[in-house]
Amino acid sequence: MNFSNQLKKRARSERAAALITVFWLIAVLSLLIFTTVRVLRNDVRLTISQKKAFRATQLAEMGIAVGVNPSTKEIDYLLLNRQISDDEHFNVKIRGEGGKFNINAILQQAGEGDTLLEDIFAQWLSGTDEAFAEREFRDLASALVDALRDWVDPDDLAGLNGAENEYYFELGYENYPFNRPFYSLDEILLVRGMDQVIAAKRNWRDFFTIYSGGKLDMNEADAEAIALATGADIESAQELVELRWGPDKIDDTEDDYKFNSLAEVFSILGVLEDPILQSRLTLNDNTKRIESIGTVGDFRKKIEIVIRTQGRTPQILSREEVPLFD
Ligand SMILES: [Ca+2]
Ligand SMILES: [Ca+2]
Repeated sequence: MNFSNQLKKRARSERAAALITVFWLIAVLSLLIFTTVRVLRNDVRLTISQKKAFRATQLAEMGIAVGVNPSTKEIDYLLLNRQISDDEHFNVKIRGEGGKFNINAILQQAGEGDTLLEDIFAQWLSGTDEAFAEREFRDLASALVDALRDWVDPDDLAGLNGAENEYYFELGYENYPFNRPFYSLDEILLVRGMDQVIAAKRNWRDFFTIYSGGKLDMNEADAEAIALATGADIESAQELVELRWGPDKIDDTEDDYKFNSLAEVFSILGVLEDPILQSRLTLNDNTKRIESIGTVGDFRKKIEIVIRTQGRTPQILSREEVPLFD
C-alpha cells in the first residue's frame, strides 16, 4: 500500500515537472518569435528609409541639373519647384554668390587705405556687451585684419599687429599660418582672435564667401551687407533691396529690377561716390549658389553647389550635401 502510494506520488511530480518544462519551452519560443519579428520589422523599416533617402538625393540632383542650366533663371518658379509625384518634389533656389564679401579678395586685392574689413569687424564687435570704447573696437578690429593678412600672405614677416608662425608655434601649432588664401570658411576659425568675431556675430558665415568674383554685387547683397559695404544707413539699404524686388515686392519674380549703374545705387543710398567705394562694388557677379532640396514624404536631402559661368559652360567651384534639421 505504502509502496503504491509512493509510486503514484512520483508519477504526479514527474507530470508536473514535464508540464513546467513545456510552459518554459513555450515561453522561450514566444520570446524567440517576438524578437525575430522585431528584427525583421526594423530591417524593413531600415530598407524603406534607405530607399527614401536615396530617392530624395536623386530628386535633389534633378533640381541641381535644372538649376545649373544656363537658360534657367531665378524667376523660373515652376521649373525650380517641381512636383514629381504625390509625395515627391524638389525645390531649387538660385542666389548670386556676389552678395557676400569675398574674404580672400578683400585681404589680397583691397586698395590702399581701404578699411572695409576693419569697419565690418569694428561694427560687429561694438554690438557686444564688452564695455570698450569705440577706439578699442577699432584697434581690436585692425589687429584681427593684420592677423588675417599674415595668414594668407606668402611671407613670414608679421604685420604691425599680425601673427605669423612665431606666434602660432608657441601655442603648439607648427604649420600655422597656411600662408595661402582660405580654401574654406572653416579655416578662418584658426586665425588668432577670430573667436571674438564669431562670439560677436553668430551668423558671420552668411556674410562671407571664398568663391565670388571679388566685389560685392549690389544686385544680390542683402541690406545688412550693403550698409556695411557703403556706410549707408540700414533703412536706405533696405529701400534699395525692395526696389530690386519690383512693384510686387517679391524677390525672384518677373517684375524684378536690376541696377545698371553704381551712380543710381549711390543716389538711392544717399552716399557720395568715391573711388574706394566704387572699387568694392559690382553689379553683375557671375558666381551662383544653387541650393536644391529633394523631398520624399518626410525625407529631405539638400545639395548645394557653387558655379561660375563663363560663356556657356558653368564651372563647378564647390559641391556639398548639407544636413537638414527640422
Ligand atoms: Ca604670412
Ligand atoms: Ca518682384
